[in-house]
Amino acid sequence: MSTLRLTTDRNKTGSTLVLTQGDITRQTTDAIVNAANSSLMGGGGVDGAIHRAGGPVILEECKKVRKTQYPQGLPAGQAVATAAGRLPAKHVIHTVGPIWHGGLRGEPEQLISAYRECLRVADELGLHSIAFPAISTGVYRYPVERATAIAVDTTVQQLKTTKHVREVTFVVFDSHSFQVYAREFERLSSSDPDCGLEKLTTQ
Ligand code: AR6
Repeated sequence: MSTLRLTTDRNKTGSTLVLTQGDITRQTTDAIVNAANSSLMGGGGVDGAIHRAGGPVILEECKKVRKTQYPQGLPAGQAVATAAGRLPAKHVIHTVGPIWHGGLRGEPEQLISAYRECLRVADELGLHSIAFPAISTGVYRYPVERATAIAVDTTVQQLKTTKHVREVTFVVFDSHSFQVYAREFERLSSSDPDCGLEKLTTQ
């Protein structure tokens, strides 16, 4: 398995995108993103894995967030940070992606907003690095190719504005998603002379 590292804006801000395959709960980035649902009370997929690995502190903080900030639930496209409990990351940034209904019900805008808001919250916390799962592409059924283009393009755009966030890791679970993200990385590196693409490790 390989890890790809794409350096963008080499001569300016010098941000890095990383693509890796595996379990996001093992990431040692400053924050990991949870693909949650509006209730913030846990679920399956990434959400279930994060609550299981991080322990009860995460759910306790989610309950506080519901009480104080979002009594109706966290809307799709928004993001909020909690502690990370036993996870190696220091923070969990919970976001809610859109449920796919064919693409004409604001799904792309909500997915763009989810990535932007996570990066904004991380930057507000002064974090350097963050890891994203492929938001909405599991239970919420967003087509992987379309979601990946949004994930990568939105991140590259947002990294031009962040003061602290400099490294974004995309953690995919399956090899098909890896190939789709890898194609996006290759597309960026071949269309932008300021980008550099490296293959880091092969196991
Ligand atoms: N690490 C990295 N990626 C993972 C992991 C993991 N441990 N587990 C699954 N994936 P999903 P969604 C991949 O369903 O589509 C939950 O029940 C998975 O293969 O976790 O945004 C919430 O509570 C897929 O590619 O999130 C919500 O109700 C991607 O992560 C709902 O699911 C996202 O899959 C949110 O659905």
